[in-house]
Amino acid sequence: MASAVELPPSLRRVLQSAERVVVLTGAGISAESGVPTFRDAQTGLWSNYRAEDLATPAAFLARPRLVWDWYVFRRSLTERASPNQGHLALARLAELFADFTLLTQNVDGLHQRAGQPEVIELHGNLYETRCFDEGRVVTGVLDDGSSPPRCPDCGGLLRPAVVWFGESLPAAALAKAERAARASQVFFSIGTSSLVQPAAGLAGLAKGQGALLIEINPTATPLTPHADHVFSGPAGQVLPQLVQQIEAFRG
Ligand code: BJW
Repeated sequence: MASAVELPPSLRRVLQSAERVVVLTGAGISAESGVPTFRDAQTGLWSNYRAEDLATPAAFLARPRLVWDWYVFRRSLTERASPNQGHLALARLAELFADFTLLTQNVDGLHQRAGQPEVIELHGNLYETRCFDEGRVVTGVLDDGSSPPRCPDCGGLLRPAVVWFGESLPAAALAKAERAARASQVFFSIGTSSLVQPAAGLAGLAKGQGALLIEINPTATPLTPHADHVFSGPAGQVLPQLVQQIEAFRG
């Protein structure tokens, strides 16, 4: 069990009157559900596989079966996982603020399964499939036995509807994220290495417009020196304690 977490008085004062709160999550929020992160040494997905071999359009075109099967494996990990105390605490936090926005880089669907009312997915979703050639989202043909399956309309390759390196983020989701970050009074960055753009830049947008910046992560990141408050611990242990204290004056 991590040591007891206390809301600092200055943060408590801001949270007492804040209306617009934004949370950005990364792979670390799902680590305690048993879903591996990307860049953590030993356990991160990239410590066993090279990103450029798997998470780019070029990699998919070169080795579609390998990439497709990797995502089948990834889905099998998240299907077995359950939302943890961190996901559940964030769903509760959403109820405490008039204007709450949850942005996630994760593709695992665990926030939704924790009951989060609205989730803005910046890097897509493991459970959707798109036609590689035409971009159209295709439903109902996820694992038809072929690897990868073919688009029922044009016969082209289907791919997971996630965002690979070099690809644009979904325009509507990114626009909403940037708007919410700019308008936020408090911005939480939770369980992300803050290395991958443009998601990593959202905290800076928020802070540039005067938001208080809070980071929750057991390890320092490039964002850490810019954060107003850092809770250095696992999200599944820090968040329930923080949310319980916020609930005491906002619930
Ligand atoms: C815990 C914990 C616990 C552990 N509790 N915490 C500007 C400058 C330089 C480069 C670029 C730039 N703009 C764009 C780029 C290129 C590129 C990029 O950012 N590269 C950098 C790596 C240098 N970005 C892109 O290509 C993006 N597209 C784009 O910008 O389009 C426009 C454009 C195109 C071309 C050129 C220029 C512009 C797309 C990025 C797509 C990222 N895709 C992936 C894969 C998704 C599909 C899949 O899941 O397979 O998204 S990569 C991977 O990284 C995944 C994640 O969402 C993303 C972020 O990772 P995250 O979540 O931060 O995980 P980790 O593992 O890095 O960190 C986990 C953290 O948790 C750690 O800090 C731990 O300490 C912590 N932790 N346990 C709390 N219990």
